Parts: sequence; C-alpha cells; structure tokens
Amino acid sequence: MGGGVPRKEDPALVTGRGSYTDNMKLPGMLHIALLRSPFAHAKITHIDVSAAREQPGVVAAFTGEDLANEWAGPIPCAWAVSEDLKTPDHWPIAKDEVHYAGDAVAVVVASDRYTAQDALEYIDVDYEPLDVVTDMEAALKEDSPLVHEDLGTNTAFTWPLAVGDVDDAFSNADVTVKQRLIQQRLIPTAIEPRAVVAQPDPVNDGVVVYSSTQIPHLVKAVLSGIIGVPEHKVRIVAPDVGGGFGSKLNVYAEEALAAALARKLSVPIKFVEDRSENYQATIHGRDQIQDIELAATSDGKILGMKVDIKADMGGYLQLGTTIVPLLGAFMFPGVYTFGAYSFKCTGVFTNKTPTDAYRGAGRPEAAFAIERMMDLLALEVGISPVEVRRKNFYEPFDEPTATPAGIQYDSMNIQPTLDKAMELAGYEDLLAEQKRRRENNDLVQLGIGFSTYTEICGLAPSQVIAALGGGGAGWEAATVRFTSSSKVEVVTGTSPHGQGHETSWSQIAADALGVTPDDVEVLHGDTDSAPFGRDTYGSRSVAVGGVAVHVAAEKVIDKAKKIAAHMLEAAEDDIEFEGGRFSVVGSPDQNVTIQKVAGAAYLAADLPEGMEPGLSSDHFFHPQNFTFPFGTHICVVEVDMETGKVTVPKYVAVDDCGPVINPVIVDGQVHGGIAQGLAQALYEEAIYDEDGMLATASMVDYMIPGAPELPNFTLDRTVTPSPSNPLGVKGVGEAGTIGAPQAAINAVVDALSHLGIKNIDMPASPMRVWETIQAAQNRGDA
Ligand code: MCN
Repeated sequence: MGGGVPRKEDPALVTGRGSYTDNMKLPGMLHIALLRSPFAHAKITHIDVSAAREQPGVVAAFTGEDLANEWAGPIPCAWAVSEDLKTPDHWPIAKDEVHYAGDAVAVVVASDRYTAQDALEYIDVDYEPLDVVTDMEAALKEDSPLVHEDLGTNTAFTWPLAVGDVDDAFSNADVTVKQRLIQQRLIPTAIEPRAVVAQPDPVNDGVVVYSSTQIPHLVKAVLSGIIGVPEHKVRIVAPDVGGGFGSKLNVYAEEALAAALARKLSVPIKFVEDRSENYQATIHGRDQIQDIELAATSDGKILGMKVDIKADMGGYLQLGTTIVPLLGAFMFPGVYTFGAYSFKCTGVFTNKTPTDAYRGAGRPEAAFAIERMMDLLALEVGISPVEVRRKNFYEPFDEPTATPAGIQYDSMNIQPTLDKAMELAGYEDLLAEQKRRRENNDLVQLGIGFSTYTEICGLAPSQVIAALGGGGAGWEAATVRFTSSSKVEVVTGTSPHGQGHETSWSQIAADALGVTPDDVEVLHGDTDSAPFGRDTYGSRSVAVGGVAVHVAAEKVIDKAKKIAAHMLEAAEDDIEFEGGRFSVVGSPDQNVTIQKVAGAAYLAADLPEGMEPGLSSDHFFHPQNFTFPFGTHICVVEVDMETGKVTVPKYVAVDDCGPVINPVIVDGQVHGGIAQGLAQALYEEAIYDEDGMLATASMVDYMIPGAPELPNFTLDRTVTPSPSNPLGVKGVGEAGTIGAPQAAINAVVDALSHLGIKNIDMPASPMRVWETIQAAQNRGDA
C-alpha cells in the first residue's frame, strides 16, 4: 500500500478489450427504443402503436397502459426524508400524463436498434399540453401550475435543522453578509451512456440483467420490487462500466422494461441510450437556489450561519433525489468552527428531468456556498481571504469532534494544506503580478481563488441512513480466500466504474497477506459471485469496502496462524507473521510461508484438531462514522477584460484523504474531480426554455471542457488518518469536484474585484463575465 502500482485494469480497457454491456450479443436478442414525450407537461389523450407493430423487423410495441400489469411496484425513491414527503406515481412508461420532456410514452421491440428507433415514427400520440413550470420559485407560488395535480402542491418536502441559538448569533453580530448563490443544473456525461441487456432465465423463472450500473446489488433488490420477481431469482451483472459519476447510482425505467419484456417475450432484450436520450432522460445534478447568511465579529470570526435552499427534484423522484441536498445539510459550515447553524431545504417539483446524485451529490453545493461566503466576509471586514479562513479554522484534532451542524468530523488538520498550497502556488509572486496588471490596467487581469474544503464520505453508518429515512444500510462486504493453488481471490461488494478497485483492493489484500498484488484476483460486479454488497457511490469504497477486504484478510491470517503453529509444532502465541511468512518468535529459521499454510489448509491431511479445511474469510465492515477528507485548492485565473473569457493557467490542490493506498489512482481521481469542478465553475449548464424544452440536449450545446481548457494540475497531499476505520483511509473519489468550483469562482471574482464586483454566477462563461464587467462599468463602480 502506498506504492504506485500500475492499474491492473488498464491494459484491457485501453486496448479495446474491455467488456461493456453494449458489446454483448446474445442469441435471439431483440432491441428496444422508447418514444419520449416532446412536451414537458401534457395529458396523453390518445395513443396508438398498431402501425409501429406492422413495420418490418418490429416484434412488439407497447404503451404504458399495455404494460400496466407487468409492474409489481413503481420506480421507487429510497429516501423517505420527511413525513411530509410527497411521492408522485412513477411507472417505467407514463400512462396518461407526462411530466417532463423525455418522459417515455411507448416502447418498440425490434430486431435491431435502428429498426426499433425508426418504428417510433409510426406511433400515433395526441397530447393535450398542460401548463409548465420550470422555475423553482415560480413553482412554489400559490397560483403555479402543478407538476402533479394529485399531489396538490409542488413542494416535495421541507427539511429543517437547527443547532445552537442562531437568532442570538445574528443579533450579537458586528457584521452580517448575505448572498443568493445559484447551483446551476448539470448533466452527468459518462463516456459510456446507459446500457442494459436482460436475459430471461426460464430454468429458475428468473432474469439475468447486465447493466452499465454503479450499483448491481441495489438494482437487484429494487428491480425485484418493480418487476415482481423474487430477489433470489434476479441476477445483476455490471460488466466494465465506462463511468457513472453518480448517474448510474439509480434504478431506471429502462432496466425494468428490459427485464420485464425479456420475461414476457422470452428473448434477451437490449437497450442502449444515445447521447440525446442520455441528456434528457438520465438524471441531472445540482440545481439549487441557496440563500446564505453569515454573522460575524468585526474582525471576521464567524458566530452563526443561516442556510435556506431550494432543491429542484424535477418531474419525479428517482432513487436518491430527495437525499442529495440533505447530504449537504451537515456540510455548509465547512472547515470552520462556530456556535450556531440553521438549515432549511425545500424540495420542489418542476417539469424537468429528475435530479439525483452527481459527483459530490450535495457536498459541492455546500462547499461552494461556505467558501464564497468566506470571501464575502473577508471583503466585508477588510481582511484577506487567507486571514479570514485561518481565523475560523479548527485546531488540529485526531478524534471525533463536534461541528456546528451537530455531527462529528473524524479528524482534521487543515492549516498545513493551506500553507503548502500557498507555497506551491507562489502566492506572494501572484499577488505582485496581480497588482502590476491592475496598475497597468492590463487587458488580461489575474485572479487568485481559495477553497479550503471538507466533505463527508465513506457512506455510511447504517444508523444515520435510517435516521435520514433511507431504505438501506451502509456496511460493505468482502471475502478473502486462498485458492488451493495458493493464489488469492478477493470478492468485493463494491463495483468500480473507473476507480481502479481491482488494483487498490489487490494492494490491500497483498499487503495484509504478504503476497504480491499480481497474486490477487478481485471479483466484483456480479451478484452471483459477490452476493453481498452496497456498491459504489459517496466515495465509500475504500473507507468501507477496502477496509472490509483488510479485515477479512486479517481473519484469514488469524486462521492461518493456527495452522502454521501446528505445522511448526509451536504454540500459537509464539508465532509471528511478517512479509507473508509465519515464524517462531526467537527462531526465525523455523518458518513457513502463508502459501504453504494455504496448501495445507486445502490438503486437510494434517490440520489442528477440529479445524475445518480451507482458508477463506468473510467480513461485513460496518463503519460507525463517516470519513471527512479535506484540503486546500488554489485556482489562478486570467480574465480577458474585453471578451470575458476566463482561462486557468495554474491550479494547485493539496488534499488529505488519510493514508493513500495508490497514489497514481488518487492523483487520477483528483484530476478528474477538479476537471468536473472547473466544468461547473466555467463551462457547463443545463438550460431549459420556458416550455420545459432542454436547450442543451446535445454535446454541441452543452459545453464539456477537454484537455485544451484545463491546465496541468499541481497536486500534493498531507496525511491525517481517520479514526473511523482500521486503515485510517478517507475517500477521495469526489474530493476534486467538491474542492474546485469555488476556487475558480473566487478567482474570477478576485480578478474583477477592483471593479466592485462581488459575485458571479456559475458557469462564469465569457458572456456572463463580459456582461458583469459591462454592468459594473455602467454603474460607474469601475
Ligand atoms: N484511494 C486510495 N487511497 C485513499 C483513498 C482512495 O488509494 N486514501 C483509491 C481507492 O482505492 C479507489 C479510488 O481511490 O481505487 C477511489 O476510492 P474512493 O474515494 O473510495 O471512491 P469510490 O471508489 O467509492 O468511487 C466513488 C467516487 C464517486 S462517488 C464518483 S461520482 C466517481 C468517482 O468516485 N465517479 C467516477 N470517481 C470516478 N472515476 C471515474 N473514472 N469514473 C467515474 O464515474
């Protein structure tokens, strides 16, 4: 552990030998395509699929009504976050009303994808358009059109939290700062869109579903409830998965359709979404209006914080739609300690694609808010962004410590990350260069933005999940076993979709067992070979799943030690284990390798009395707290004052995710994360028109940054172990995305601050920056 072992999975993936769901070709397989509503809100007054059924190559076509009896239950939301939660009916195909543009109204089954897609043209649908609401604040007004008439309201839920005396903090404050911040809607864009192949299993009266999913185990349980097939007759396989970023942490209509139709028609069924469908009908992320207030002393010490957010649910609730904004509820105070905090979230239905987890899921929103507010507070009290942060940081701690939001951070030492980042960025030189450009009134101004962040990951203690209304648990399972030929198999309940678990888990097992990572095979992503798991999201895999592997390996060693003692004819207490070898304390020549012990365990000819053969252990690791990685990101931007174009010449990130299993993987995770954070800050935004049409429904309209837009990232780390698990590890898969957006926006605002500009919404596109500069100049601030 700690070594930069090259990723085992890469040779196959980068030479076209990966095995993705869409690569699957099964005998007799048919393909489905879905007709999607062109209206954001409408009644289906008439629908006729008979002409589509007549097309050559078409095998069947169904409406929502035709399939109504196939479902044992609706597509569920797993988080009943409040008693007042309103849950709209959500079926795989809409029956009489559509609630967002992209809602499916019919499905065609045909010999190939193109035939199925073409036949959609022959479906006759009459819609009666209904009033549409896309804006959250409009949706909350008394006279707003209702997204779901039967719910009688567009408020999905309200969720308050209050710790300490917030009113007192605000009445005793020397200064208060208040700002509305907008978290624009984002569209997760995994390289591989969603794909599913369902194969009927007539022998067991079940179904095998191959899906490009992050969560095979959750899909198994949830799908069983939708299609009415007992869980033990449902097998889910996640083959290689080309990215997910949270968007594949869901159970989708298309998975249910493929499974139900495969059973109904007794043939394998494949669905692969195209990119436009991906943009319209896979979940979206973020979309919050945040009203934030800080109360502080005149020298910049925070006394209290008020957070009031509105979170857009879209037209339905998906698996985790309701919990995403609440994952942020506990994180708005960030790396600062103060006395009073209040939070309120209102979940709002609108006629848009449902939202759900997108890399960071609730925590980028929180980190952005507090870090923007810290810069505004610095401005208000006339101190530097660095000083205001230092003033409010926690002292270092390595035991759970209470936070303003009433939870316990596991361990933190934030100051050194800031010091290191400032040194790497060359802060003093940057300040001098900024001054020079301002004095010269340069065309290109320089901005320096800070983000000192923490986040909550390693989901999750099951008690917390239950308290938040979650329908699951937060353990993770692993099996570690020697084979009879003394190689090692690790079975894990997490399934990677780009995070390199095969490599990291091999390192964890190899380290514990004293073998090499090449001796270890990691089995994952198939509910038959890995029956227990809670899957991959919330940067939980290493801190829960990796730890499960470690503990299972320790159990293997415990058993092997007994056998070794027997083989070496010594007392178990006199045996020590190091580097894959058991030896007698004080007589190092009396030793035996763990491989030899494994051989003896399976040969079973001479085992200690009463011991069962074999060398294999299971472990369910059940964390008692989350892990809280933290760090400092510094973003340097150049802003062209004539065009508003922002470029990022330098980006420094010093993250702390505890001891690192694989530094190459961690760097890769941070790189990808920062890229997505900068994408939110500067480029990406899902835009709907007032009729609820997604105007950014293709990659032509939705700006995803690539290598030309991104700088080389300068990365470093500090190491503060977590007391939440025996490896001390904290997650890192979302850290970059959580740390980055506010560093970039703080930098853009800093570059323009001499014009009196205090805030700019994301994305800071050239147009938005240019307009902001123009407005400031017209106001005469400049
Ligand atoms: N790691 C490590 N040492 C640490 C922490 C992590 O070596 N102290 C390694 C782990 O061993 C693992 C990787 O870093 O190989 C990520 O671990 P972890 O932080 O536990 O995150 P998860 O594996 O649970 O991944 C989930 C996280 C999330 S929530 C999203 S969204 C995300 C992400 O990871 N989506 C990704 N990273 C992604 N990377 C790719 N390529 N594609 C996605 O869709």
